[in-house]
Formats: sequence, C-alpha cells, structure tokens
Amino acid sequence: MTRVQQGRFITVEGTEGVGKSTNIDFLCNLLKARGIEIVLTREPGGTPLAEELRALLLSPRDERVSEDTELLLMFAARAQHIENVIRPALDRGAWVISDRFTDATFAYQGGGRGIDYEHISLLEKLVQHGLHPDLTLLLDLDVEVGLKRASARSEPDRFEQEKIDFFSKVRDAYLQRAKNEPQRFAIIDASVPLSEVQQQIASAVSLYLGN
Ligand code: Z5A
Repeated sequence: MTRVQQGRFITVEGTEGVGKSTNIDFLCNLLKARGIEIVLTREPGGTPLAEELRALLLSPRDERVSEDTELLLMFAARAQHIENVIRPALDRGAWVISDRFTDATFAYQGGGRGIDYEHISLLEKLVQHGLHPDLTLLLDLDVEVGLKRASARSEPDRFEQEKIDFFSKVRDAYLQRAKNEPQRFAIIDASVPLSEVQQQIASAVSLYLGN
C-alpha cells in the first residue's frame, strides 16, 4: 500500500501593513500551478471557534487585557486550529498556508508585550506536539511605512491601536527569529513595488522546492 506523503506547512509573517494578505493569493496560485493542493488559513482563527477567539482578541475594549490572557487565548485558538484544520490537511498530503502562526506569538506577545520567550516555548510544546512550519516567509518593512499603508483601511483593531515603539519591538523580534533559523525563514523585502515583492516570493519558493 502506498503511504500518503505528508503535506508541507508554510507560514507568512510580518508587522502591520507589510502586505501579507496582498501576497498570499499570489503564493497560493504559484503552488497550485505546480499541482499542489492548498489549504489557506489564518491565525488567530481558521475554525469557527478559533474565529470567535480572534474576534475576542482583536476587538478594542475598555477593560485592560492582561498579557497572559492574550497569550493563552492565542494558544487556545491555535490548539483548535491545529487539531481541526492543520493536522488533518497535512496528514492527507495537502499543503497548508497560514497567514501568521507561532512566530507571531514570539514577535507580538514576546517582543511586543515583553512575555518571557521560555514561557511561550512551553506553550508551543504543549499545544503543537512538534508541529513547526517548514518554510516561513517574513515580509519585512519599516514599521512607519507599514502603518501608513495599513491606516488607509478600516477602524484600527486592538493591536493596530498600539504605538510605533511596540511594532518596532515586534519587527526586531521577527528579524531575530529569522537570524536564529535561517534555513526556515526567507526574508522578503516588502518595501519595493508589489511585482518585485512577488518575484522575491517566487524565488524563495523555487529555492525551497529545489528548482
Ligand atoms: N497576533 C498576535 O499578536 N499573536 C499571534 O500569535 C497571532 C496574531 C497569530 C491580527 O493579525 C493581529 O493578531 C495582528 C497580530 C496579532 N495584529 N496586528 N497588527 P492579521 O494578520 O489579521 O492583521 P494584520 O497584521 O493587520 O494583517 P493584514 O490586515 O492582513 O495586513 P497585511 O496583510 O500585512 O497588509 P495588506 O492588507 O496586504 O496590505 C496593506 C496595504 O498595503 C494594502 O492597501 C496594499 O494594497 C498595500 N500594499 C501591499 N503591498 C504593497 C507594496 N509592495 N507596495 C505598496 N503598497 C502595498
């Protein structure tokens, strides 16, 4: 009996307004053109319950949200997402593309909010049971430029209300993770015109696929 080959797990990360949403469709089409089955998803979210947790996490509120509450809700959503969407898709051989995953927790809750990375690693182990992205595209952009791009959109959510200093720490944390794991990360310069961003994404995918 032939065994189904395990799918691959690709994540797309970056600070505010770097163009993740704009480029994810391009990435999906690139892989579909190679005959790969794609499951596109996002974090926080990706299942009905996890999307409810997303709404709780993103909506601005008068009550101060404790850093630990935010961290635990992120991982609660992630546990649901992994069990109901990511694992089943990978097990049947599909490739999963997620708009954000645990690197965002290290960057936002770790770098941005100042939570100890070791505490995040503990939850990562508990919830992910060894699951890690195979490839992470980190769209990197000056935070002020990103915030300007993003400000053209709808009302700011709870994260978007943060100050520039917060996003600078998030960016630094992402770049540090990319430096620590160069074999998994591809850093994409998101400051250039869209067509050039997409050329970089196509090259990173070709390199990953070995052709
Ligand atoms: N979060 C967290 O704290 N911890 C976690 O563990 C996880 C998440 C998983 C929601 O994420 C929040 O959750 C997020 C972090 C937190 N908060 N923040 N900030 P999200 O991913 O849903 O939210 P987002 O960061 O705001 O992503 P977004 O709305 O999808 O933005 P984007 O994808 O980066 O940008 P975009 O909409 O594709 O592009 C922005 C604008 O720039 C748009 O008008 C484009 O047309 C334009 N654009 C794009 N590329 C270019 C180029 N190359 N040149 C010029 N203009 C461009």
